[in-house]
Amino acid sequence: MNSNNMSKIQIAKAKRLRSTPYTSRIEKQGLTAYTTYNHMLLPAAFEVSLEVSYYHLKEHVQVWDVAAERQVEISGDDSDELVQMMTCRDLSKSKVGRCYYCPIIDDQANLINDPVVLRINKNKWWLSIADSDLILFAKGLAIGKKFKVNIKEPNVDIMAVQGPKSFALMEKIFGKSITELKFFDFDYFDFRGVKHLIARSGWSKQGGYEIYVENTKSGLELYDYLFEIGKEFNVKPGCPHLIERIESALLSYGNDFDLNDNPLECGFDKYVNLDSDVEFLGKEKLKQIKAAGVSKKLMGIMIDLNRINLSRALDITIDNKIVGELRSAVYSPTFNQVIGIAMIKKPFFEIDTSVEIIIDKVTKTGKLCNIPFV
Ligand code: THG
Repeated sequence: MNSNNMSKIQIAKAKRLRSTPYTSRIEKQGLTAYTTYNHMLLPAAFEVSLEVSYYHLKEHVQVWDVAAERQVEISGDDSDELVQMMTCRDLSKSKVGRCYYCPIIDDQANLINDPVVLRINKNKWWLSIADSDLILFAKGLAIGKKFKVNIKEPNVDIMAVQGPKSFALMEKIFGKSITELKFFDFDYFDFRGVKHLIARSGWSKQGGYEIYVENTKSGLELYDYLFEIGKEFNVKPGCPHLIERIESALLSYGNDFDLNDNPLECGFDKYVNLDSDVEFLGKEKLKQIKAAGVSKKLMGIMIDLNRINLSRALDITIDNKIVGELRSAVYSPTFNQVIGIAMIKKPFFEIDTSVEIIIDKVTKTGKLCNIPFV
């Protein structure tokens, strides 16, 4: 952590703030901070600095405890209809063995969540959720619509293997076939007689895999083996990385967008399918928004500043008039300045627009840009 006064403050664990099967391991491996996600512990920092781990992630390989990316399992005769009802992405041609990044919206087209949706088989889906209680929304719809579905949170604890050397590391354990898995495909791979669902995916743009561990005992053996056999690839424990994810514009629900934003405002246009005949909540509303044009939009921002620690949104102004808000920000060693993600109102959401932000009572200058930054 970069803030000294936080170093002695601890998070009080409890049953409702769930640990993961990997918790005891990461705490022995130099964990220094947690955040919470889906009522679960999500590692946020290790002993090494944010910058050291940034370069490490971009050069080597890391293993992440992302068990907090919980699964909402929807199965049964009407599971197709329910999953499609919740997302503006057309899943009518979806295939078993594929992952789909799907905005989940309500009847007003506001964002409820942005899971990775896995089609497990014809009548079974996993929605690998971001930080909101999607299971309650799904259950409410299923009850109201009298759908024949079963909805639950199965015991699945994801570990991610991320970074350019993830391919060589995983090949050593699972053989050549795992390197042939295409981006956002998944399949089952054997580790010491136990099959694990592994997808080529993950919350970094450095390449890698996510292992959806259902058999905890085997998963923990695999976790330990990744570190044992990974020495030659300089494997380290890690976690979703603030600098890397902002540069790559991997958006974070609750930080960059929430229930007050719609998919078109967040740049999710390629996951919004309004021209097919599939039915989903908020479709008419989205058509109206598209026709009228959005009234605000997520943009990148470069700020003339070399340090920031954001814990709430900050107003962005032009001549003292509020034109938007800064929602995430970090110092980027690559750009040698602070970069961030901001929601900017119409008509100010044009690249190269000069803006101001008051940080610690001092006015700083910045410029709007497109995302991703890299
Ligand atoms: N992996 C899994 N579950 C998750 C996340 C994850 N649940 C919560 C959270 N992350 C959901 N958010 C995202 C955001 C972006 C991506 C995945 C999950 C992502 N996007 C690709 C990109 O931007 O390049 C595009 C994917 C596509 O085009 O289909 O990977 O990380 N299991």
